[in-house]
Amino acid sequence: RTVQDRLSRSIARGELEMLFQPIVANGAFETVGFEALLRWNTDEFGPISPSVFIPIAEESDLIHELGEWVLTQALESARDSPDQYVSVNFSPRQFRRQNFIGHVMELVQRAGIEPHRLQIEITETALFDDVERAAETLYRLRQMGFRVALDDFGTGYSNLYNVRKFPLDALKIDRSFIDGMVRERESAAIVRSITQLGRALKLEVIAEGVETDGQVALLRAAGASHLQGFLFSHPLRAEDARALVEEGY
Ligand code: G
Ligand code: G
Ligand code: MN
Ligand code: NA
Repeated sequence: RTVQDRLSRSIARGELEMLFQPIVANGAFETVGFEALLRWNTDEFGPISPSVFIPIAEESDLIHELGEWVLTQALESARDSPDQYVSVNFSPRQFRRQNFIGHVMELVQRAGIEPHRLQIEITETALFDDVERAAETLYRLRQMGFRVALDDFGTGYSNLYNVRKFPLDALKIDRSFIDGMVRERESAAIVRSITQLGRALKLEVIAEGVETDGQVALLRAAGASHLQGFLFSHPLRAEDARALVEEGY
């Protein structure tokens, strides 16, 4: 059987799981949201990373089925964490789908979640091919009250054009820069310039992949508004993530 076949059965077989990773304010480490991260646990091959199976799902409309499952689970978990938003990754094919907003809105209304409690994470690739249409979609999403974050920021093309052209709430600095920032002046300089850009444009700046206190110190000096990474928590089951927030870090 092909991976696609197996993946299309994964929902019915109960092999998919959503994990949640806290996003904390830089300073008091208060938890403002959770990123929802998909996991596929197979009997035959063990866990398979979304960086492997999402691109396969994206080759067909299978991504829409998975995406609907992801969003439903994420919104359900948001119901139990009224003080946090849930941040969901959407692939370019989902974002460019006809009536993308209608699909999102239907699930959000069904879940009874207020739009400001959903953050939509997209990468710059999703914005490319029809810039006017992408800008219109983001404008309408934000008008409806959804949060929008640009994921993996710094790794795509024409970043500066994107932040000028597209209405956004947050930039997520790709974790490759956070990983390098203590060792390399180049990564540290890039992190500082992204945070400055974010501040000037009144955007939140979320540093991803934060693993050490040394990175936190540099990110505090740089002025990143939010932090996310293994230092605070690995991605956890919803109830474990909630318990951790109660406990503190
Ligand atoms: O959690 P992990 O680091 O293994 O994720 C690997 C990649 O898969 C990341 O780029 C992440 O954005 C992506 N990913 C994780 N969960 C989802 C999801 O629910 N939908 C989409 N489209 N991508 C996801
Ligand atoms: O592309 P995106 O930013 O959505 O990817 C998120 C991925 O990063 C998730 O798969 C998550 O498991 C992973 N991740 C989260 N925090 C850390 C961290 O501190 N270190 C590393 N190496 N990966 C992380
Ligand atoms: Mn993400
Ligand atoms: Na990222």
